[in-house]
Amino acid sequence: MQTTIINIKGMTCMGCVRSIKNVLEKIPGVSGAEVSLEDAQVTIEYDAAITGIDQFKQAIEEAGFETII
Ligand SMILES: [Cu+2]
Repeated sequence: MQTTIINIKGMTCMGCVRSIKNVLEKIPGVSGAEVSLEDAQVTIEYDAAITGIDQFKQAIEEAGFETII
């Protein structure tokens, strides 16, 4: 398992937090995503053999947010 942190721009409430958590946890290989509204970031735990940062960025952007790495 690998852990990565992605900074996110545009989250304003717990609804944003939940939608980002949901889209990330749907990605095969992701075992957990902890989103912090305060810190404007998400910590993702995943299997690097199956998925990676490009997929995470894409999923977050498709959900309507900006990513900063
Ligand atoms: Cu929101």
